Amino acid sequence: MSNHNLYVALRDAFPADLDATAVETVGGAQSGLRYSWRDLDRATAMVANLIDSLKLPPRSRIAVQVEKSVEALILYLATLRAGHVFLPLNTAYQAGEIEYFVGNAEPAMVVCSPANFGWVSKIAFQAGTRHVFTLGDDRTGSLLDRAAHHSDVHTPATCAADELGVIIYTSGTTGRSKGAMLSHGNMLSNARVLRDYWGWKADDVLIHALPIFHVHGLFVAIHGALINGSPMLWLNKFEPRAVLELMGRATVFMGVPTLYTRLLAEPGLTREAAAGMRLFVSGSAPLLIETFQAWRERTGHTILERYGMSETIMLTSNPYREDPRHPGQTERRGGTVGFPLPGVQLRVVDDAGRPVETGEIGGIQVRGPNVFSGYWRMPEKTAEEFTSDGFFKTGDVGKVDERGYVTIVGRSKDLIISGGYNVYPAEVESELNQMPGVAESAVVGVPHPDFGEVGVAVVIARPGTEPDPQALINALKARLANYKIPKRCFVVPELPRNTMGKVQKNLLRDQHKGLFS
Ligand code: MCA
Ligand code: AMP
Repeated sequence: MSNHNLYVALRDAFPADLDATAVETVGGAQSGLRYSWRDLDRATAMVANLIDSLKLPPRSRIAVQVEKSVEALILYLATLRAGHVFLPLNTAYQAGEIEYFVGNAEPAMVVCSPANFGWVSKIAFQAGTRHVFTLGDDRTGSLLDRAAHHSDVHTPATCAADELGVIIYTSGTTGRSKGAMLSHGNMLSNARVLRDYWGWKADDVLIHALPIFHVHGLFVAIHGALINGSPMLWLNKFEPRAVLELMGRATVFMGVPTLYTRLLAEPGLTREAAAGMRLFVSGSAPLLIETFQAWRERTGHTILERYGMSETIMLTSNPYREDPRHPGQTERRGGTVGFPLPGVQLRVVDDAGRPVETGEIGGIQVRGPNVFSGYWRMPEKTAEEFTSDGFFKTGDVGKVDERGYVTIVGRSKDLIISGGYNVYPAEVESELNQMPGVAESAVVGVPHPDFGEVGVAVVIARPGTEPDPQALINALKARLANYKIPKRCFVVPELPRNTMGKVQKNLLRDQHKGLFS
C-alpha cells in the first residue's frame, strides 16, 4: 500500500538543498533563528520518536494548546509523521472550554504552555489522559526536553488517504462545539490544488503571521509553503510594521481582513514597500470592498479573496491567472470569493434543496476530496449536515453569477465573524443566561472598523435585580475565549419579538449598527 501520510508528501517537496532555510523567525524574544529543511526533518523525527515511545493506541488524539512557535509547527508535523491525530486549540480558550474539548476528544496526550500546566494537566488527568507535556514559545518545556533524548531518524507511519489526521473544533449554532474530522487525503488534495491554482513557485517566500490553531494559518499557509519547498518568515504574533519590513524579502502574504485594515493604517504601506510581492490572499471573513480598493490604490496589488471552512478547507478562490474552466476570466473581483476550486462541486439551493437559477440566492452546498468525513463522535449532527447525495451544507448563503463567480451574501447560521474568529451567539447567550440576575439575553454582530464585526449583548434582568453590564462582561471573560466577549452589553426591559415570540435579532442589529462607526 502506498503511504498517504501528509508528512511524507510535504517532506518529498523539500528542496534538494536541505541546508537552505525553511523557516526564519522574526520579532519577539526568539527573533533571527533559522531552521533548515534538515532541521525540520530531524526535529520532527525526534518528537515523533518520543510520541512512538509512549505506545499510544493507534490514531490517538494529541490536543495542543500552546503559543505559536516553530516548535509548535514541529509538533504538528511530528504528530502527522507518527500517524496520530492533531487537535489544535486556540490559546484564548478558558478552562471550561478546554474541559469540554478534552472530555469530548479524549486525547491520549496533551501539550500546553508551561504557565498553564497546573490547570490544564488537572483537566487532562481527570479526563483520563496519561501524558501531559509543556511547550513554551521560547523553546522550553518538557516536550523538547524529552524529545532531545530520541533519535533524529524516524520512519513515518503508513496512512491511508482517508485516515484521520486532524480534528478542528468548530462551534455550532446550537449545542457544543463539534470536531471536524479531516483526513490526510483531505488536506493533501487541497494543498496540491492551491499550489497549482495560486501559481506557487519554489522561490516564493511566505510571510506567516497568522495563528496556527485554525485552518487558515495551519493548512492554507503552512501546507502551501511546505508543499512548494518555499521558506517562511515566521512571526509568532501579527505586527503590521514587522510585516511591512518583511515585504522586501517575501513574495506571498495571507491574512484575515483585519490584518489588511491594520496594514492599511500604516503610512509605510506603499507601492515601493510591496513592489517585490507576488500575491496577497485574504479569507476567513468577508473582505470589505473599501479595503479591497484601498489596497489596490496604495500598493498596486489586487488582493485575491478565497473562501473556505474548517470542515472543507478551501472551497473557492478568485483566479490568480486564467482558469481554463473559465476562459477569459482573469479578474480578481472584489466582493466575490471567485470560482469553485478544481475538484470542488458547489451548488446553490433553495429551502427545499432544489438548485436555483444562475444569479439567484440560496444555501451553498459543496462536495469534493477536500470535504471532511463528519463530526467526531456525532453521527446525528453529521447526518444532518450532509444531503443524501453527499453534499455538505455550509450554512453560508450566496449566489453564482453568469461568469461563474461565487458571492457570499450572508449566513443561515447565527454566527459572528470577528477578526477572522467565529463566535456563535448561542454559546455566549447560554453563558450569560446562567449569570445571576439575567433572565434572557441576545447577542448580535454589529460592524466594527477593526474586527469587521463584533458581538453586542442585550440582556433582560430578572425581576427585582439590576445586573451591571460591565460585571457581566467581566464574568464572561473567565468563562470564554477573549474574542467571544461582547464588546458592549446593554440591560433592557424587553427584547423585540415577532408574533411567534422569537427574538428579532435583525432589529437589534439595526439598533446597534452605529455603535463603533
Ligand atoms: C483579539 N481581540 C479580539 C479579536 N482578537 N476581539 C474580537 N475579535 C478578535 N478576532 C481582543 C481581545 O479580546 C483583547 O481584548 C484585545 O483584542 C487585544 O487582544 P490581542 O490578542 O492582543 O489581539 P491582537 O493580537 O491584536 O489580535 C487581533 C488579530 C487576531 C491579530 C486580528 O484576532 C487574529 O490573529 N485573527 C486571525 C484569526 C484567524 O486566523 N482566523 C482563521 C480561522 P481585551 O483587551 O478586552 O481582552 S480559519 C477560517 O476561518 C476558515 C477555515 C478560513 O476560511 O480561513
Ligand atoms: P470556520 O468555522 O472558522 O471554518 O469559518 C468558516 C466560515 O467563515 C465560512 O462558513 C464562512 O461563513 C466564513 N468565510 C470564510 N472565508 C470567507 C470569505 N472570504 N468571505 C466571507 N466569509 C468567509
